Amino acid sequence: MFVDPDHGDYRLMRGSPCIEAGTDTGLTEDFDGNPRPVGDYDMGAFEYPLLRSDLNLDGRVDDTDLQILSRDWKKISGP
Ligand SMILES: [Ca+2]
Ligand SMILES: [Ca+2]
Repeated sequence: MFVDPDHGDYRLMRGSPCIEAGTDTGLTEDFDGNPRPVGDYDMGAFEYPLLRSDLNLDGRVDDTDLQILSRDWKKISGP
């Protein structure tokens, strides 16, 4: 489940079984220079990108992220 393997794009598609199925190789960046791991390591050269709604950065958008959003809803940061 790659984005466009016919044209050499082996980035992972959403739902790829390679996401969160890799092993820790000690690398902190993927082939594009993006940070890895995001959640757990992904198989292959590319880490599946950060989900903007993954507020606790565990690689999943779930109830925990919704609780974080709800807790902070309409708060204002700064002095
Ligand atoms: Ca991952
Ligand atoms: Ca999350």
